[in-house]
Amino acid sequence: MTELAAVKAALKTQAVETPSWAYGNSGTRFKVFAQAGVPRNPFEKLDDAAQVHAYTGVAPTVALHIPWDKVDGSNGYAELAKYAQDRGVKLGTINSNTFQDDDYKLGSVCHADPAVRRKALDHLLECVDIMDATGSKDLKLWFADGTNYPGQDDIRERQDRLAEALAAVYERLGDDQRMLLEYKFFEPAFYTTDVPDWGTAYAHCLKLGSKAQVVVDTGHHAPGTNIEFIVATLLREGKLGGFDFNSRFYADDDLMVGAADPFQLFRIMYEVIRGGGFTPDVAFMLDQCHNIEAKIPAIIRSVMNVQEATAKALLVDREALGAAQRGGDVLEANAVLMDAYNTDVRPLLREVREEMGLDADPMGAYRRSGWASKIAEERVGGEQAGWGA
Ligand code: AOS
Ligand code: ZN
Ligand code: ZN
Repeated sequence: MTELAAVKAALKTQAVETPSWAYGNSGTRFKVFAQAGVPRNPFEKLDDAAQVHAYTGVAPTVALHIPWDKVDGSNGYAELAKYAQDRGVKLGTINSNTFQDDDYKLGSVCHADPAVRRKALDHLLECVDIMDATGSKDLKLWFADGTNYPGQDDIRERQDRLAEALAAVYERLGDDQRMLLEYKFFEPAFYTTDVPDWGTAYAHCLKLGSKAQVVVDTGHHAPGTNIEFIVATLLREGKLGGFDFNSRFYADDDLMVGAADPFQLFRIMYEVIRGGGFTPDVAFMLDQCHNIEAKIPAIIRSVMNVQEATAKALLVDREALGAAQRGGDVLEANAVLMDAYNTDVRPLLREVREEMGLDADPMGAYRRSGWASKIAEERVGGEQAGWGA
């Protein structure tokens, strides 16, 4: 295989998971701007996700969020999985929610009250039951737990409570299931957060075992954080479970991945490839909210942005880079990396799509499909995704 053929082959195997909540209405705490045609239920979210996959060819799974995507009936999730399959997609990661209940004001699994902790744990265990029904491999855990004021609660005890809950969930996982622990440095808590950084997530996952992995949400770091270093470290330790991709300018902005800093995305993808992380064991998920832009095309654009960063990272001349690094040639090493970054990979990706039997231009193809006006006409009364509600 020529080198270019190998790059193309790799790009065809890429899988970017899209989040069900990105298809629904969302907003900031100031206002949710409703859009015409947004899905009214999880089934319609899958219809939209199927559009993204149909035009990109690399978005085969959809992350669900419980309870936002809760379905009724003993067979409900099996039916949802079948519905997805009939539309050419599959159900992916299950995201838990222990942050939208009055009981969780002072925390969920880290709460001082054992009854609240029990309620949160029961929800997490229910999520694993749902994974059994949907065939999902991963449970993604993000905890809004933390404190706002010094002295508000005991930092160490909260870690003990967290460890206890994580251990109970870990015990419940099946052999092929994993838990992905997400960290975020602040928000909604402002003084302490119980899983604030990769080190805390890593320490818990290490203690739990191989089915516990860390997930890196690109928007969850302080400005200036070298995310690719974290990625390299977690991969080295065999603890990188996946990504929540999005862009940030200020905090957890949840804007389109690759919009704020495509160079950072390239650097992250380079470390993924360099570290052997371009495998199904590292989940590439989007975690975004499209508050002011049209949702489906924004998700298509996001998937394309991930593809472009991946293509550039795959094009890095690793031999030349290694030689320059070993020779201490600082400028040449940097030039090799920048050459790949500065390559216009759009023609290559157009070829990849044509070889996959797709339209070379996913955005145009979606626009021409008429789907946007069809759903605007048919779907009346969309539901909120949950954010900013
Ligand atoms: C919250 O800030 C996190 O990014 C979560 O990953 C996610 O947005 C939420 O859990 C939606 O399911
Ligand atoms: Zn996230
Ligand atoms: Zn987030």
